[in-house]
Amino acid sequence: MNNKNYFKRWEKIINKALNKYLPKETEVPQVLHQAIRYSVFSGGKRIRPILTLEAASLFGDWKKIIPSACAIEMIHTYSLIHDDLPCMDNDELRRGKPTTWKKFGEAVSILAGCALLSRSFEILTTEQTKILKNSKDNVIKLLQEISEAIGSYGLIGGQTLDIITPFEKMTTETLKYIHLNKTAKLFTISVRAGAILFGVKEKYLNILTKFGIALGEAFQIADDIMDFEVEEKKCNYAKIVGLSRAKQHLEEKIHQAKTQLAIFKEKGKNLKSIADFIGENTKSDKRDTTK
Ligand code: GRG
Repeated sequence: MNNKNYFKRWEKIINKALNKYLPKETEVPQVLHQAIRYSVFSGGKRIRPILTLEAASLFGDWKKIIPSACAIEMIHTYSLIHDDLPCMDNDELRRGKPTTWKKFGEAVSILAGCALLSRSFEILTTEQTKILKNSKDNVIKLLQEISEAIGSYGLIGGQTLDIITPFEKMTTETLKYIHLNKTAKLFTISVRAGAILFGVKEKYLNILTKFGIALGEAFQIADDIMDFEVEEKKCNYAKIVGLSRAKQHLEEKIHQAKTQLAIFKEKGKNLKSIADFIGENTKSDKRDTTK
């Protein structure tokens, strides 16, 4: 796979759809819409919507799943905006640019994150049902799974333990919980979304779940390895289990993820390449898509 062209192609498709589904900067309240667009179009890799569309293409026409892919990217962006806030990670830079709160202030950033979350559900219920008119039950199933994956049993649960656990109390078990909930559950619903909407058999949904969890955990381990290499002091997986074991676990997770795809034979090759890509190079601002 030529990474640069591959990611660029998907980026174009996803950005065009996001542009259509997000309010214009000129619409009232302008500052809120500017903050939303600033955050959504600031150079994210679009890994989650790409996974959604690639996994959907195993079962049907990926074009029909674009609203859900965009909704998932909106949720991801909301989580990053809030994660960067002074009361959370207190980050001033993301993807090499000022974070949303640095540029628009804390209040507008909180509101932009909340608005993106609401918009994601609006897109799922309006735009996705317009395309899949006879699949309302499947859309409801997807809404239920997304809600669970990003709530207190998922993204927010993982973020809570990440924020409140002091360095000296952090254990491998707690970190695994954080990785599963903060990162892997959104990955998992990203790869399951198309299959849910197309109403495929439970057997395939289970395979996608195993793939999504292993890939999401690998993604977070790789992210932690990169963080560790940049700043050794920060508590993360590599710090807790040691760098070489973290690298070994990363390799194992990528292998585990790719093994799940065997059943899809040749059709699974792009998902396999994405898994390899995550295993080799992860961090957004350092990610090299020129290979
Ligand atoms: C509700 C107040 C409130 C806060 C929620 C849920 C949450 C805060 C934060 C989410 C936790 C989080 C940021 C998880 C990190 C997962 C991760 C490694 C993100 C980076 O993903 P990439 O590299 O990002 O795909 P790009 O930049 O490519 O979009």
